[in-house]
Amino acid sequence: MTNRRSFLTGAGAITTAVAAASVSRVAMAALPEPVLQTHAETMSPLVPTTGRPYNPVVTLNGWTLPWRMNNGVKEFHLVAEPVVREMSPGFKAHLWGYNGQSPGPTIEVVEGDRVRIFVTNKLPEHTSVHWHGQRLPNGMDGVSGLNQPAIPSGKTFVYEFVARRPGTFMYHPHADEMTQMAMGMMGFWITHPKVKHPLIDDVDRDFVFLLNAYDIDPGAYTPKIMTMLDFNLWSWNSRVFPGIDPLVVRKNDKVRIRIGNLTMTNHPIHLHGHEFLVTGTDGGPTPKSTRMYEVTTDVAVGQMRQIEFLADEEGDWAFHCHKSHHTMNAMGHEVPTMIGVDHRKVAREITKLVPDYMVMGERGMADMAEMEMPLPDNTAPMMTGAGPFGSVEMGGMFSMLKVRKDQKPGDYKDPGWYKHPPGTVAYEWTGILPDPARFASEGGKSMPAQNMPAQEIEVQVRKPVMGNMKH
Ligand SMILES: [Cu+2]
Repeated sequence: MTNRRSFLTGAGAITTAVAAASVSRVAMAALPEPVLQTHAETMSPLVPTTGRPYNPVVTLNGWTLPWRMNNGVKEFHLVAEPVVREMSPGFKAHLWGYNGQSPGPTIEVVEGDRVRIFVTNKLPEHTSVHWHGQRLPNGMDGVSGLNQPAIPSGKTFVYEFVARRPGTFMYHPHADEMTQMAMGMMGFWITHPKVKHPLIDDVDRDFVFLLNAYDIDPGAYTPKIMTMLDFNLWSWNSRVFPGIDPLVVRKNDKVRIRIGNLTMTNHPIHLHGHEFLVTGTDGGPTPKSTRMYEVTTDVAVGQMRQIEFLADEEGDWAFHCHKSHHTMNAMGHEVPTMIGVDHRKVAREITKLVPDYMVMGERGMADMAEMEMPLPDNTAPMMTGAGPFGSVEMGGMFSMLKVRKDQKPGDYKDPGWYKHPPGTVAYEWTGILPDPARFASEGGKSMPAQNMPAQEIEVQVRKPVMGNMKH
């Protein structure tokens, strides 16, 4: 885990021009050069050198799209195209995205900027881009058929509008969107305030990521696009833990995290060790009277949430979706619960026929994290984040807020595991344990159930059905 998350690469270092194979050279000559990025490392903030100044964001396992100024207009070039995204170390998904990645690059502008975005379609089908949450002319809203003709394969369309209000937004297709969003077409958009805004505070660190989900069979490379609810890869910016970078901050930094949800269910996002305020939604900054301290905020489908807090507690703090299935990836969901079932006899019978048969989950699922069961090629690891005290037993929508007093301002490098001061880690009690006091009211006997059957009924436990296991 440490090897691939310790590196932050400068914005310009590994960018190359996209070969414009299917678009005419003459047409491309007038366009801003498309910038491509294929590495999944979190890139350093892109400090603006042209246009209005602003305090840039950091996209978790992502990057910000450079632009060019053309007579006062900020010009970007998005290329919709098939991409390969490494979702966690060694697990690659064949997705659709923008400029080499899924999600596409974050677009950062300043309130009042006139923005011109060239969108080149290198997908095998038509597309469009909807600028989720923006105030703009109706014909720039990107719903194909309603606001514009769809962008055919091989063609480039131009969107142009003024970024009218500051806030946290997204972009995604509104053309065959069921397919295109299931394949990873999405990105983040930040409009920074032009002048000091009474509801927008200055912060030291400003992180962004999208919640997204895929259904990729173990051993497969391409998402199943018909899935509506039963996804098996719950990801942040198309990365699954342990492939999600930590959010690294300096002690006493004021931190903002912006989260957008383009999955088909809600995600209660939970931060350990700190209380935060929800300071913004897709509608812009929240009125101060609506803000309350929370440790979990639900990000519903199609919503953005912007949270802020003072990082004043040192340590490695878990930060995750609180739907426990969303922190356990690549699971088949039809597996019966086997806790407490003694498999020994049935396992002996089955191994006569299937020598590799393995019993799963009879003591809970924690065993899964450490087992060395061979997985099909190209399968996301399940619950295999290794922490300083053993397996973290989580995957999927999970990362850490790492707060360090000696982290340099603006330094996002992973500082490694937190070194706990002596006497501040939970430890085994080895003294004498008194017998627990029991009360007459324990065990449900204080209110006997009525109409109980005269003889006891034995609960039938279902036997495992191996054909349903999906990992
Ligand atoms: Cu979730």
